[in-house]
Formats: sequence, structure tokens, C-alpha cells
Amino acid sequence: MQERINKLLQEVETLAAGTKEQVEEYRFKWLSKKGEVSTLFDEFRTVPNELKKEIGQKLNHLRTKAEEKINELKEAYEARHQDTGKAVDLTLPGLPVAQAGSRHPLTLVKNQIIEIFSSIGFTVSDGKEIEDDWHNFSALNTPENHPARDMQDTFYVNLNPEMVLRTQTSSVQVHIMQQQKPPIRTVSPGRVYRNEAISARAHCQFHQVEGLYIDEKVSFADLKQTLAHFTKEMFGADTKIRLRPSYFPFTEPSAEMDISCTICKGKGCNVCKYTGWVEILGCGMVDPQVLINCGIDEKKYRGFAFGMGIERITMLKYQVKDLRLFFENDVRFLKQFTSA
Ligand code: 2NL
Repeated sequence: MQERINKLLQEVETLAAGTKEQVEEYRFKWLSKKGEVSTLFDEFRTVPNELKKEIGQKLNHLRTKAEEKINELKEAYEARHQDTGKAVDLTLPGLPVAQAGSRHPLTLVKNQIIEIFSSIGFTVSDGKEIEDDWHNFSALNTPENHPARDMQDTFYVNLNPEMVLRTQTSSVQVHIMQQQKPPIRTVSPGRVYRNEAISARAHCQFHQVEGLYIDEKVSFADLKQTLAHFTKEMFGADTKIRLRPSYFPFTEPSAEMDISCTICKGKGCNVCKYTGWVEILGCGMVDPQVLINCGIDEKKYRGFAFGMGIERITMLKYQVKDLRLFFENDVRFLKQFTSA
């Protein structure tokens, strides 16, 4: 028996455990009711009295050693694995990002419009969405009771007739004209608001980019060439433009610009309503009265301006059939615009 105890004592010293399960196995093997130590204690009853003291001490020593060793293994394991129960390998590469986000299609198109105009010398300007009546309307030749105000149903802030949610981003350009001396070349992208019923083709909020160029000899030919350049960059070199006379209170003369239908290449389809053309923007020569209102010498300077809806351009470019999709944030729609 003495010999067995000595052997087990040696064995206990060499125990080593990698996993939690192994530690529990040792505990079972050594310290449970049917384990090595208990079995020896059972046998101990048969030990002759004269040897009881010596063997009893040895046996107690073995039990203490086994307990110490197994607790030590358990603690060492827990220190290594903390609470996770799994080894942390700090050298492993990170997990791949399951699904990267994407830019909103309106942002993609807005950035592209900005890029095209920046590359031909336009600056980018932005301003407030809550605007006073003068900057949104009066300065732009649309005084109170002017019939053109009916063209754009306006949201008034707190029923204050002085303050509106801007109906166009030209209000930003009015501030620019008041602050800067010509030459001015700027585009103003931003959100605008109109009190309209929501449908597949209209919304009470949408996005615009307006452009303004003021210098000494700016002509309608400059306007046309600038817009032709924009069209080719945006929709492809073979896209044609067409200008039709129109009316805006802030420009004279005014025009609307159509491009040859990008879907059917002018042959006729339901996007262009079988005309071969789709309207994309309004433009014209800045009315001299607008220059006067903003403190610019109308005898020395002339300007052209244009305004386009970003939603409209995006719908054409990506063949989006319903405007409401832009404002619902449905990921099934948005993830189609993930860039490579
Ligand atoms: C449209 C028409 C237009 C302008 C915007 C403008 C700005 C200033 C002075 C004069 Cl500061 N005009 N902007 C001019 C003509 C048309 O927008 O249908 N937009 C969606």
C-alpha cells in the first residue's frame, strides 16, 4: 500500500490539463467517491494498527496534494480562458464585414453633378433650409401676390408668413450674390420643400442642384454649351439636348431642357412617352431685376442660371420608376447601389 501511495504521489505531480473537461476528468478520477483517494481510504480500514499512523499521514498528504494540483490546473485554465471558454488567438485576421453599407443613390448622383461642374470652375455653396421670404421669393422676382407663387405651394414655419422651408436652392445663391463680387460661378445642391401630395412622381421634399454664373459677358450660348457639356458627362457622349422656351419669374429668357431619351435612344418608349425626349432641367438668363435686388450692377454684369431635380436625374440614370423609393430607406432598394 505504501508503494501505491508513493506512485500516486508522483503521478499527481505530473498532471497537466489543456481543457476544462480534462480537469473535471482528473477530479473524478482522483477525488470522487469512487476515485483513487477514496478507494485507498476504504482499504485503509484493513491496515494493521501499528502501521495506521504512518500510512494515515501519507494518505492525507496524497489527498491534499491531489486537491491542490487539481485546483491549480482549474485556476490556470480559467486564467487563460477568462469567461469565454474559448482561446483568444490575437494573431488571427479579423472577420470579414458581412455586409458593407452603400451610399444613397441621390448622394451618388449629387456627387457626380458636383464633380462635373467643379471640373469646369464652379464652386459648391450651401445654406439654410429655413429661409426668410425675401431670399426665397422677393429677391428672385417673386413678390407677394405674384402669380408665380402659386406655382410652388410653400410650407410656412410656425404659420409665420416671413419664414419658409425653402422651395428652391437659389435662395442660397441670393446670399452669395449679396456677399461676393462677380465673377460668380457656383452650384448649390440641397433639399427643398413643396406642399404637394405625395405620389410616384411628386414628393413634399426633394433635392435640387441649382447653378449660377455671373460675369461681364455671359451669354445664352455659354449657358447652352455648359449644359451640353454636363449632359454628355452625365448621360454619355451621344446624348442630345433640346431647349424649349419656358417661363420662370427669375430668368428672361427662360427655357426647359430635354435630353434624348437614354432608355430607347430616341426611338420612343414609355419613359419618354414615345416622344424620344425627356425634360431634365429649367434654365435661363438671370433677370436683371434679380441682379439689382442682390446689389449687382445690372449694366455691367449678366448671368445664366439653371435648376434641376436630383431625383429626376437619378430616376432616369438608374431607371427608378417610383420617387417614393428614395425616402423609404428599404435596404432591398438601397443595396443595389453598393459600389465595388
Ligand atoms: C427648375 C427651374 C431654375 C434657376 C432655377 C436661378 C437662380 C438665381 C437666379 C436666377 Cl440666383 N435663376 N435659378 C433659374 C431657372 C430655372 O430651376 O425647374 N428647377 C427644378
